[in-house]
Amino acid sequence: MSPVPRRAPADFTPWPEHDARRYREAGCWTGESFTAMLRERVQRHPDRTAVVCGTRRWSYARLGERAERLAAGFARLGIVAGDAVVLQLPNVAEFLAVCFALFRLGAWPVFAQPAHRRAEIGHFCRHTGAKAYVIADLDGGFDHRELARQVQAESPSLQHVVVLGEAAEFVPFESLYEGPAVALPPEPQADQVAFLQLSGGSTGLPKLIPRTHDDYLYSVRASAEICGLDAGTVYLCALPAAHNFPMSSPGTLGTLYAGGQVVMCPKPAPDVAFALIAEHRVTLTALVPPLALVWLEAARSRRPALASLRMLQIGGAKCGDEVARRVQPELGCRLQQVFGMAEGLVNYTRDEDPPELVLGSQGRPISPLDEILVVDEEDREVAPGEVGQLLTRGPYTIRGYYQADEHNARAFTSDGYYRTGDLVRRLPSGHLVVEGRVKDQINRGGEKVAAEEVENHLLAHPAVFDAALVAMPDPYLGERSCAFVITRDSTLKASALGDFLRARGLAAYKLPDRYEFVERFPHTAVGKVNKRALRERIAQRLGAAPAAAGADAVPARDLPTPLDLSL
Ligand code: AMP
Ligand code: DBH
Repeated sequence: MSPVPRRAPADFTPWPEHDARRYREAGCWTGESFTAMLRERVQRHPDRTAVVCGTRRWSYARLGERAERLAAGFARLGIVAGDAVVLQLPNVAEFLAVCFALFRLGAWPVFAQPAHRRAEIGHFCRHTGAKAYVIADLDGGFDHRELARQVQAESPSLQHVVVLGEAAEFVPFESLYEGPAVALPPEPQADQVAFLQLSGGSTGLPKLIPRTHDDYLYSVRASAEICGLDAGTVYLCALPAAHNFPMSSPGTLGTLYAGGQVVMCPKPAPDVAFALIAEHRVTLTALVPPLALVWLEAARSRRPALASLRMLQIGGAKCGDEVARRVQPELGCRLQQVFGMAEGLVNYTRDEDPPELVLGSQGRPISPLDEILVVDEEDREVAPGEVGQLLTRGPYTIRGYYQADEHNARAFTSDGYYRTGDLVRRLPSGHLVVEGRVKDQINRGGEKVAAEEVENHLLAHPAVFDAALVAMPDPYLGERSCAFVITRDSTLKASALGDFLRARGLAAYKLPDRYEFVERFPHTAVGKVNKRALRERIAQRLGAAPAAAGADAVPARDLPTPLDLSL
């Protein structure tokens, strides 16, 4: 097998050859690329529906043809193998067509989320040297063209902005379909990087995750099998399509793998989603816990419309007992808990699992080749059943982030295990129960916020002397973020900090939900900011007097409606 081509030595950490051989011999890595996968499906059942989007219905043949023509269009723009293209589209059929077009060229989609703004998109463009940025004109009232103008001014590599809708001065998406014939390069090799996925991260800047065709298609194929997907599967893509969960667990790609039908859901609101479920006889969908709660509430009056739904997957953050127990009786479908990460490892509860595991665990790994260690602070395995940090290694878990040598040294053990930062307990059955985390992150209803990233933005404010972002408990989102701030200026207002962060182009879900102005931080014995003490302080304060939290405590935002939650 040819070595994975690299643009720079640090782009991609390959699996050691002896592991790669094992994964091939075990049949995990088959040498099939996503391009070959789609081509085969198109040949086998060209007329079956692949994607439904609004009133549009694309057959497999049409999806394949769209992808091929878009590949030519991107090639005419000068996109070649190894180029990065930042992809930020809402849930539309074109999202999948662009993915397959870029796969065909060996170019790398960078899976931005719809909520990302100048800070994130600019970072992705500069970090990857992206040549193109693909957007919709307007999404949820936000004009992505204005964002593109700002990003382009700050990103020297960015040559093209491709716009679905009114393109203004940019490249109209539809124009990619037309133009002189162009020779496409050879199809990608399965051991090459297919795309860059995003990590929720815990450090200053979001990390990028290089996934190969071999490793990702294995996780997709095995997920489709575990979840019993087949040609009759109708998958509602209700979470943002670029997220790893709805993309691959088994998600849109798993559905296309199985020859099923993907229904693109423009937003996860019950009125929109329930109508699509009824109209298209949806059998499977995936949600984060807070959205599941919203659906449960809405379903009280609308259950008959959900009759086709066989299974609801819940993941991205821990699904509380209360929500888990209500799914079957109130939605009339089975629950599957999914505990996954864009870095690789995905755990599912299984159909054959007893109810106590489906309700009370976050599932067990996809693969017998997934290696799981539960360790203490010294990386020693804890006693069976004890809580410890989850380390993992396997046929679809990366061995390093994209161009992040220094971070990789901390995020992986010397023998290649990924330090998930999650605290888990392993049951005798192999199922994992998520008990917390050690990474410096807030899991805001499935949307991950890296504390350090937000703290760095706060520290850029001239009146901020120091800042520490911690999680505070929230009945709806599970957690929200609270920024403890030491100011140089006692007149500084929470709203001014919120405006400041927004002006720096930070995605809305990363803006602190609350600010606590303090004179000093508690410290640990070694002199680090004691975040545990800060978490306890805010939790206690909320528990004691949630409504009136004191003069220095400023709730920064009203409760977002569930629709603000874009994962
Ligand atoms: P990321 O690395 O950004 O893809 O986020 C993955 C992280 O989300 C995991 O490491 C967990 O911290 C969290 N997560 C995902 N699914 C679950 C779940 N079902 N229960 C608890 N935490 C979860
Ligand atoms: O949270 C996640 O990143 C996640 C959750 C469920 C994920 O990546 C996945 C399944 O594949």
